[in-house]
Amino acid sequence: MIKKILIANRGEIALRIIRALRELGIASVVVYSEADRETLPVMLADEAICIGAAPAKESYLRMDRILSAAIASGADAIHPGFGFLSENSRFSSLCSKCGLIFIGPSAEVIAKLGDKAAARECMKQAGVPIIPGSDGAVMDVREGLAKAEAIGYPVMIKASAGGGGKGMRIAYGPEDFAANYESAAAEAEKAFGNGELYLEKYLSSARHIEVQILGDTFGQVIHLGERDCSVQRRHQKLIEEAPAFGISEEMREAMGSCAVRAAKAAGYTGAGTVEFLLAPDGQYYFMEMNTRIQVEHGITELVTGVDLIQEQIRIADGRPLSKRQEEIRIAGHAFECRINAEDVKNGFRPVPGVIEELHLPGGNGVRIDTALYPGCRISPYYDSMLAKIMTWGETREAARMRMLGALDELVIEGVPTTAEALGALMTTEEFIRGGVDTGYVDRSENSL
Ligand code: MV4
Repeated sequence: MIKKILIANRGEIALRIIRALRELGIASVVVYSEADRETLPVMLADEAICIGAAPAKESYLRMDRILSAAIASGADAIHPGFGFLSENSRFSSLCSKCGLIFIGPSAEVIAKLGDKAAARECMKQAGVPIIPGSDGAVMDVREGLAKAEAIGYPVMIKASAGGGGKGMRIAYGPEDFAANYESAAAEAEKAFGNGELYLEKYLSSARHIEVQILGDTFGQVIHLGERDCSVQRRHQKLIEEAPAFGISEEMREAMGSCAVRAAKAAGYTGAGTVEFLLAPDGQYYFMEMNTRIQVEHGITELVTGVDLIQEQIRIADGRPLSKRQEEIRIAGHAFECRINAEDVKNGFRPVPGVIEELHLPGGNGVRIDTALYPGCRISPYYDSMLAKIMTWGETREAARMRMLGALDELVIEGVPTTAEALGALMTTEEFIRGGVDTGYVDRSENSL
């Protein structure tokens, strides 16, 4: 039985995990960098261990130090949160070798789904619809050009080791294929040490819909409905909602069981997310599967009542899922706004600083996940996300109005934030109507 868990993360997600552990009666250990000495996770965890200097490469990405801290503190398991080592198959495997439980899928499953070209093949075999494209990776520009011709332009050039938009280019015709191919390969090589690429038909005006799944070690897999994450800027999500507007119960069931089929095909255990592109014609296609808990998991919790972090721990502890598919109900509607320390007028440039004034909204149907406190320092070393504001309402409109109220009430001084821009994005006619596609932010940007 798991009695103590080491949290290999920082900020609001570390705090989120500490709270789940407290409810489960499991002891918490956090690791932290020198820049994070004076943060809430360090103060609120049962134990805290400094693992190095501020740069992530010297702390949150140091597998050796994190594993040593876990062994020294007597932890049974490691929760990686998101980002950092959360989708690193080598880290999952090293945990096992050290006799520690990695809270996430096995190293083999992470590796298989991390190779996006291989994941596509796996899904194709399982009968999950994939976007027409190259079968597997392409070897060079020549082969790519031939494949692109067969697929039909525009084509999307994607990195096998990518995901989340890195190493991704669109080629509109044979004349701009080679240049895009080379720059995608160079970007992928630099970011992942692997320049391998594959091709897909480019689907424009699509929506980004993702399905939350949970799989236990007894082979049971359930889905918890979908989230619409179409409101993104340069592949950074700004606003998410659950459920997706305009998706019928039949469609939800079809996408949900498709996600379950995808997870079963991969031998998935733990919490995971299957990303789909939903085309304007109503067709949906598998894009990739994320093998971690996601930033936006809270809105699924708001509409299902399931604690996804607690489920992750249950699964890692070898226990069955706490609910069967028939017991999952989607109730009401939820939004999430990611509040970042960024200068919107300056291309959303991250701005570090000190929080001089702070008022967090609250009230019925408002959830805030944050590690902010008055006087805390926002370091330039990590992600610029300060807080996630989530609101729940019986209807989409009630949840939207609640969010506008919460954004209005929010006071953060000391750094610029994205709060006002998010409010503007949620107030347009197009957004109020619902079902915006992934081009929405670009179309709106000059009015932010
Ligand atoms: C696509 C696509 C359209 N066609 N692939 C973005 C992140 C990664 N998960 C895959 N992504 C996309 N893949 C094909 N074949 C559209 C996206 C996409 C997107 C593209 C441009 C601008 C914003 C976007 C937001 C979400 C998804």
